[in-house]
This record gives sequence, C-alpha cells and structure tokens, in this order.
Amino acid sequence: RRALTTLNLDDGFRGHAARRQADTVHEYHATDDGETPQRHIFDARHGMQLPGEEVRSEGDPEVNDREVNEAYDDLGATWRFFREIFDRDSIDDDGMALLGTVHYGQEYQNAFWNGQQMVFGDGDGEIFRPFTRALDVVAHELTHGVTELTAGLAYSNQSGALNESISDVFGAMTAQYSANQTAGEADWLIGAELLTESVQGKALRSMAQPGSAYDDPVLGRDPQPGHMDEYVNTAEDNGGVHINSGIPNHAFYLIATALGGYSWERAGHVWYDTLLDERLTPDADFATFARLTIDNAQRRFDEEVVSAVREGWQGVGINP
Ligand code: ASN
Ligand code: ZN
Repeated sequence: RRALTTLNLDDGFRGHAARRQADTVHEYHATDDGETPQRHIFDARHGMQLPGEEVRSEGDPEVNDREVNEAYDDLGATWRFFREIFDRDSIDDDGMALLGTVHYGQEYQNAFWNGQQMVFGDGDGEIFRPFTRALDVVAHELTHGVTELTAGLAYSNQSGALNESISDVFGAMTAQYSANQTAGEADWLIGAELLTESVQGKALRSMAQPGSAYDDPVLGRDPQPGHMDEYVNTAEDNGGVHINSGIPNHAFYLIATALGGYSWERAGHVWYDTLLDERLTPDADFATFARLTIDNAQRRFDEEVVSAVREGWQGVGINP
C-alpha cells in the first residue's frame, strides 16, 4: 500500500540524480524590473534528463501542448501571488528565473523541486492526471524553493512536516488568490484536479479535514492527522513529512477560517513573516513555529488576530 501523501516513491534517489543533471540552469537570468516573472518551460519528452529541451520561454505565445501551457500559467500565477501579496520577486526575491520541466519520466506520479527547478510528471492516467493540472501543487513545489532559501527547514520529522505544510499553505493560498476565494468559500483541498474518476477520493490532502482526502482500494486511506494526539511516528517518508504536515495545515485552516475574509490578508502574512523570521531555525519543531506565529501576529496585527492564531494552534493540540 502506497500512502498518497508520501507520493515520493523512490524520490530520494531520483531527486538526487535530477540535481546532478540540472547544472545548465545558471544560464537563465533574473528579471531586473520585478514586474514580470522569467519563466522557462522545458520538455523532458518522457526521459529523466533535466532540464530537457526548452519549449516556451517568457513572453512566448501558447504552444500546442497543454502541460507546457499549464506549467507556464501556474508558475506565473504563483509568481504574481508572492509579488502582489508579499512583495517577493520570485523564489530568491531577486527575480530568479522559474524553470519548469514537464513530461518528466514515464507515467511519473509526482512533481518536485530539485534545488534548482520544478519538475512535473504526467501521472499514469489511471490514478493521476498530469501534475501541472493543479495550481496548488505547482505553487507547492515553487514554495519549496522559497523555504529552502529562507528558513531552510530541514526535510525530516517536525521541521520537515513544517516544510511540507508551508508548501501546502502557500499552494492553497495561491489557488484561492487566483480564484478570488475567501477562506470560507475555499475547499482547502490540495491536488483535487489530479485524481482521476477511478479513485475513491477528492484530493491528495485536505487541510480542512486531514485524513479525509481519499479512501481507495488501491491507494489506501489518507493517513494525515489533524491533531497532535494522532501524530504519526514513522521512519518512512523522512519521518512522515507528508503525513504530519496535516497538523500545521489544519492549524492554518482553523486560523484563516476563524478570521474570515481572504486567507492571505492576515493568516498568510503571519505565516510569511514567520518563514522569514531569523528566529525560525532549520530544526524548528511545531511548537517553536507556533510561538513565532503568535509573536508575528502581535507585531503586525491586533489582539483579535493573536487570539485566533493561539486558538488555531490549541485546536490541533499545540499550546504556544
Ligand atoms: N511532491 C513531493 C513534494 O513536493 C515530492 C517529494 O516528496 N519529494 O513534497
Ligand atoms: Zn512538498
């Protein structure tokens, strides 16, 4: 049985190989104006050499390949979200080029950030659709780049689950921003567009109800907890980084929906301030992150926001 939230298969190996192959990317230059993204989309043509052949770059018209155009549009929407809401110009806040490879591997059922670029598989068509379908997943991968260059949260155990959760939080907010949805209107699902009709489930993960995203004969049941009482101690998946991320995911959901309005207006700023907070060290655990969100809520907002943040964490069993 393969946990859908793990979704990394033997990605440790693949990610490593991909990283070594990705040394041609330095030739792509940053934008100097901060007004547009600098996107470069590549086609791996079902191989695993990265980045592959460049098929669409910034300003080029649409091409005759759905996944290429989706990667281009979704990376653009993610860039705009970070730029317009957090005044961040790309992954490094210095106009870094956004490199995305599509049609990676054969029936590859995942997407990832390899330290230099984003990579998207096509799925197998039976369970998964191409991973460019889901804006929240594209934004999730880009956010791994932001986290790597800011807090640098270590990718195991609680700091790894925080790293994963931050990608889901900014992925969900990007999709909500793009659809102009309030916290109350949003479905808080991650990757809803990826599952085919044959799967008994709604999405890869649910921030509103972790553990409820799918229950399928092939995939098994969504293993995510939404409370510290159900924290999963496991050696798999780097200590359950895609599993226990349900806990901070649900805290963010509780806070954003309690505050109402758009999630990025208050909860999102608290999370972004915390991600950039120099006190957030690479080995931070949930409680440390939670305390910093309270402090950042205090710095930026009023007591209503501070209370909502505190109560959100208490709702998942963390007393900051
Ligand atoms: N899609 C996964 C993620 O971004 C890939 C992985 O586990 N490395 O977390
Ligand atoms: Zn991730």
